[in-house]
Amino acid sequence: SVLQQTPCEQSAKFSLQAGKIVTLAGFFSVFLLVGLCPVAVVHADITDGNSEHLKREHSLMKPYQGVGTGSSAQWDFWGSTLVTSQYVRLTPDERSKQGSIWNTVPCFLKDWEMHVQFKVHGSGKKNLHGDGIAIWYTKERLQPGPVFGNQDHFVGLGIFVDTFRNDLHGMDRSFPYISAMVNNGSLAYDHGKDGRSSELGGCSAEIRNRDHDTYLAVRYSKGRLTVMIDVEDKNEWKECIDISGVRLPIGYYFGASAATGDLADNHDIISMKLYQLMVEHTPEEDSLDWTKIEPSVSLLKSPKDNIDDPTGNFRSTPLTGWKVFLLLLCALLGIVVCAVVGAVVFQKRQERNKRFY
Ligand SMILES: [Ca+2]
Repeated sequence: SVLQQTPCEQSAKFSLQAGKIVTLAGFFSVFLLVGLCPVAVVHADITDGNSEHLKREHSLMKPYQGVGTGSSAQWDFWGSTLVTSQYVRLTPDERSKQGSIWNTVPCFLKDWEMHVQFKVHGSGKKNLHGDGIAIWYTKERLQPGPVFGNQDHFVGLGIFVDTFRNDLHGMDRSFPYISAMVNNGSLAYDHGKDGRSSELGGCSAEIRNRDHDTYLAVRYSKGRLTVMIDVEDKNEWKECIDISGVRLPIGYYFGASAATGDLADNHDIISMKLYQLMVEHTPEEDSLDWTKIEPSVSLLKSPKDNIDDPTGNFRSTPLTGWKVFLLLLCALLGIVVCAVVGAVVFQKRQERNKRFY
């Protein structure tokens, strides 16, 4: 795993140093930033895949022998999907295509990790390509629709690799953008906002037209959902999303889908490898009927804080770099004001002292 210093930690350290030098404002900013840091600072460890248990019935690997329409097939596909011996192409680099591939075997593992090797490539120049790939763990399978080739109001988990920016107001993030969404069927995916109102977290990643392999890992264990990416050819996972309080049942299906619109790309899946995680559960947890769990995310703060979601089912996005920057700026301004006031008072006092002599 890669543990990097977040902007929040850096700004907190900076404030600590400033706090040593001057006044109340410094103290205040430290207090403020430290108080907010737990929201932004998240760490995760993730397996390298080797030490755990590969589940072949839920994995899609070259040369894709278990893929087809027969009754024994472990994967079947729909739409523009083309299966070769080297890759599964969900869409070609052509307009208005949709394709998907779905595991036919429901997954009854409580703790799992899915490693996806994928490739998004095409002739479109920067910002002139789309729309992206989605990885699914859902109640239903093979249901075509508008969410990267899958149905809207889905029930379960969706991880989106969104390669096209629809929301021209959301310039604080760069694309491609990877995000996660948990849905009990009540929420719609808002393409116009690139899913921002319902996302649980996300990160930007340069995944398109890369010469090397690009990977994404999704881990679900004990209510914790972690998404890691390996896209820089360094053979190491980098954290993208890490959230707790996620509830997903067993018995859902893994799948992948992709779509093109006015703009296009080749969306290829090279492999999907599912690993069982060996995790102990309490007798109470084991006595529950895990097939009956409704997909949900518990709240970390008041639902009213999330203005985009009036139902309050999902928590808002974590502290962004911009917010941290603004906080730091406010703290710095406070320090400067205090320093100036302090200097003026000091000077006045000096002058008053002089008069006595
Ligand atoms: Ca989009």
